[in-house]
Amino acid sequence: MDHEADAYRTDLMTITRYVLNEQSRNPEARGDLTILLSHIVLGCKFVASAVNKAGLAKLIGLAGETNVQASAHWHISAIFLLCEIEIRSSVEYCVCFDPLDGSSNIDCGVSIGTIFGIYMIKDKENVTLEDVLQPGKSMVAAGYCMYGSSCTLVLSTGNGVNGFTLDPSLGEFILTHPDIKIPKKGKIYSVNEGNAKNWDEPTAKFVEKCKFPKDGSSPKSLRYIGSMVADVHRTLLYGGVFLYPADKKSPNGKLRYTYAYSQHLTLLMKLCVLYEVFPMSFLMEQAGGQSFTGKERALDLVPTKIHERSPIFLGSYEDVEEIKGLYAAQAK
Ligand code: FDP
Repeated sequence: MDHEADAYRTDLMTITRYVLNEQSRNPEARGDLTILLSHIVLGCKFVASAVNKAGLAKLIGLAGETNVQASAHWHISAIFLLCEIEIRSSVEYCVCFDPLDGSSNIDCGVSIGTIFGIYMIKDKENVTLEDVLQPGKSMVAAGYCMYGSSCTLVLSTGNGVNGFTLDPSLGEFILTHPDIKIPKKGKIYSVNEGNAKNWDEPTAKFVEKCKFPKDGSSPKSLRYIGSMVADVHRTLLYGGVFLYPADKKSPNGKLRYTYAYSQHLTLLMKLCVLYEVFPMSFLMEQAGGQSFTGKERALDLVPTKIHERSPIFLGSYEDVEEIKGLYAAQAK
């Protein structure tokens, strides 16, 4: 690679340019989604800059709270809220996000992230909770931003998945991972094995097959960071499967597909502060993979209340197909 020539490239595909291009493909678009996405991008830049400058521990300290995780969530929400204020009067969309996913990893410097999903509001004069209690398949866009050794924003507006890396010298997200496609089958499984004694039979059988395949193939490697954005990012790029299954302790798994809903935020717009399963499932499908709950396609779930959780198996098409087969066999 010619690094010098690269440093002076001017034909860069910034995320703004990409989103504007996408907008121009839809003649009816009025630009609201473009504006909304640019505010989300700005929010991610704020967080990335805070992480780089002060470290999140300091960031949390600013909020002056004792509950580290709650404080971090709230503080990051506030950053996003600041970014959203300008567009509250033309709201056509609602954004549901987990502002700081993987927050138990903050103190040890592991990658953490922001996850977001975007829905259209039915009646912008009368925004209700129903606007976010829609199935995942109704989302118009979803993405995440990972704050790690580099800052990467992965986005889908329903037309494939693209990854952008923040260039700190330009202050811009640049397209570095165009048209991400997850490998059809992967060599990695990702799960918290500490919960194994409480797993159901299909999950236990799948993990057993990963370790001791009977078809002559090599065992899969285990990789588990415990930070969903980082685990899903690796799964998207390298293939394999990420699972947070149901177990006897948590029959609905751990990860949420609806959200903690803050009263304070309703004054401005419907912003939701916890959000994991739907955006990641949307991205997986857009990249050619699958996302399954143990019973159904994850994006078909219809939330009925806030804080709803679901078991989740997402990743390479064939690996998830295998899991679906194990659940189907158990149901017979
Ligand atoms: P965290 O609790 O650190 O915020 O649902 C949140 C989450 O992290 C995910 O990011 C992560 O995949 C999962 O929990 C890890 O849960 P376990 O510690 O139970 O494995």
